[in-house]
Amino acid sequence: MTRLSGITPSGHVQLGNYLGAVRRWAAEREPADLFFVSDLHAMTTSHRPQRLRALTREQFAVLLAAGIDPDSLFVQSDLAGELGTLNWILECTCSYGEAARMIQFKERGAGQESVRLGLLTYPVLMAADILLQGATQVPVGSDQDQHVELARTLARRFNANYGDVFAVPEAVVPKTAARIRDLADPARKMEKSNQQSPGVVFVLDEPDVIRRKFRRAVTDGLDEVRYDPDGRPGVANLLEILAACNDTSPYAATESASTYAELKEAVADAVIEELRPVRERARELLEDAAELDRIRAHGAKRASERAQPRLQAALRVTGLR
Ligand code: AQP
Repeated sequence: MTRLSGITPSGHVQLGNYLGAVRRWAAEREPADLFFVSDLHAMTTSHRPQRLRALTREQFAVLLAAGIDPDSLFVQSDLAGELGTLNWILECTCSYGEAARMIQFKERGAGQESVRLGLLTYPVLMAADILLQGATQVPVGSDQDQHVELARTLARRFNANYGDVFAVPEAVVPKTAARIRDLADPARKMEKSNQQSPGVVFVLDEPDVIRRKFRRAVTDGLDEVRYDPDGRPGVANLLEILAACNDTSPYAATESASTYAELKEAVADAVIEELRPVRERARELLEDAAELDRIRAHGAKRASERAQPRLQAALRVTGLR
């Protein structure tokens, strides 16, 4: 069993990415699990090259700092050659209708004056990510189910048309983790690309910045610390974050404070302590460019070694070698 999980450098890693995904990846990983920073996927909408390069580096450092094994971590574009080749082969295995049917393409493309072709074809690149590494399980949220289904379809079709080259992957539901909401707008989820919001806590934020963001968190006028996700989402979000940091339940977390002011301080303390070692280690790595480059090159080499046999087989059976 090989599970493949990725994070897209569309912004700085935020608390939701960390508590909902990265921390679990590190804690629950099996030896064959693979992780990658999907910088190619960050190009489907307008992007700035310098920023993309810096964010990719930063996310890579944060994943390492969080405890992901360097052997199992790579940057997607470090395999651009292999992926680009397989992407083309898979585009020639996929119909236009199948790509255009993707709900995420319709949603993200809606209302845009000019839609990048990559937004249409990125699920095929995602299939290439999965198939090239031989991943058999892809832990994804419901918004990505359809993309993994496409990867399954393409693997099966390719194998039936040309010969058995690819493992057929399946989507698996990640173990439930708290869905962290934006502190300034608890109606929406915390998102790394929403960097204008004062309610997005970033993993590399300094402690005083984190505390300020929690002090300003939107709650309600009741000042009664009770867990009611539907009726009082702001307070519930704070309790869920506190519970995630302390490995307890949001109901148990209500014991930590009797006023909202106390609750905000308690959550800020817990988050600052939770993120401290990750921030410190990530900063060290980011300051040591040579070491970070070395680890990245190592991960790329391992990923390429895993990819080559499948890629060569795909080239051979399709008549390209
Ligand atoms: N708010 C969240 N709470 C819990 N988990 C979250 N994840 C994202 N936001 C939250 C999980 O983080 C992992 C990596 O995310 P991604 O880079 O694949 O893209 P995303 O889910 O679209 O993350 P963002 O932060 O919301 O990015 P943008 O702003 O670019 O859309 C995933 O496992 C995701 O579930």
